[in-house]
Amino acid sequence: MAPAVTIDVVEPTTLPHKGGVPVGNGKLRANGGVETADGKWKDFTFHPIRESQVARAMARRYFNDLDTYAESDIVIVGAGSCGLSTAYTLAKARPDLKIAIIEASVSPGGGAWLGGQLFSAMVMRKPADKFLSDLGIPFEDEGAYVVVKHAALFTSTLLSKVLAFPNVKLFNATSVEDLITRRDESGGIRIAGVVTNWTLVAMHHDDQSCMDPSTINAPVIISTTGHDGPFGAFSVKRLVSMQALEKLGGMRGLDMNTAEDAIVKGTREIVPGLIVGGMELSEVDGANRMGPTFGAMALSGVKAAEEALAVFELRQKQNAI
Ligand code: AHZ
Repeated sequence: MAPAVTIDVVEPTTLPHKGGVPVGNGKLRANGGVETADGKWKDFTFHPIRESQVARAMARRYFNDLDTYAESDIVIVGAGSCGLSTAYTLAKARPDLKIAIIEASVSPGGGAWLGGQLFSAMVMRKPADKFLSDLGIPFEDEGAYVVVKHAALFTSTLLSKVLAFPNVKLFNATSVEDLITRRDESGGIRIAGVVTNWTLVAMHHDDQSCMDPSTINAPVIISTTGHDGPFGAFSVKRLVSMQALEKLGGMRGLDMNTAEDAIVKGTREIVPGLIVGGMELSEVDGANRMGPTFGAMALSGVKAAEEALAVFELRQKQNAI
């Protein structure tokens, strides 16, 4: 097996400068061996590899993850600002729990790569600044609200921290196509997992013959699939079609003050085993939209994590995992 690669980089300030720009001689070494700077680029070479090593390195880990997370403790559906905030809060609080995130898109982050109207800055109303401080994300303090200079700084920082937790697995390019249900003693429905498929497969159910899905069991599912759209509000729409929820309230027009409080306060277990947060909740409760202010997404994530832990502990006590 190839040795683990360690790269030592000498801070640019210690490098010789030519006209203010650091030049060569940077002692950038891989495995303490090949010197890559100091004008030796023509002799540079990577360690050798056979293509099958790359294929196996990916496949072994992915299939091991599918095996490990087929029984998860918590599944988060959707890796937008709410889902990622949920994952960060949960994984930090409970490193002992197996947390799977299912994201339909190839690129996680949902609508949080830009502010409103494709502008860069991201606005969060206080007290969501505390979440930013916890993540170490810099912001300008404008009094009642704070501004992160680029939404992508928030999303990339949050995403990198979530992915670094050893107890979190992100399955992106994977859609939740259905929910696993169980009848509980009262005759009602409990959500006991998710039904998954590659998104590219899920998009072709109309023009290919049956391509059955796979599954993940978990006692707690947190759905944060955003407001209605081609993929949005997935779980709550499915609850209606399976008659576990009578009807949706339908997201209302934009009112930042009303909307953000309502989403955070309303984040809860909608049917046993299924917690809904973020803008998906606006479709259940008929809450207003808030547009380009993201504090409610972060704090709905924090509340969803708290709710999820309470439900998980209850299920453990009931031995209904
Ligand atoms: O790809 C979706 C996105 O990344 C993903 N998703 C949706 N359906 C899915 C499914 N399986 C797996 N069936 C699915 N993944 O869920 C993510 C939702 O992210 P989002 O950013 O759309 O939602 P959010 O609730 O985290 O943040 C909403 C942001 C908005 S919208 C809005 C407004 O219009 O007022 N305001 C804010 C702050």
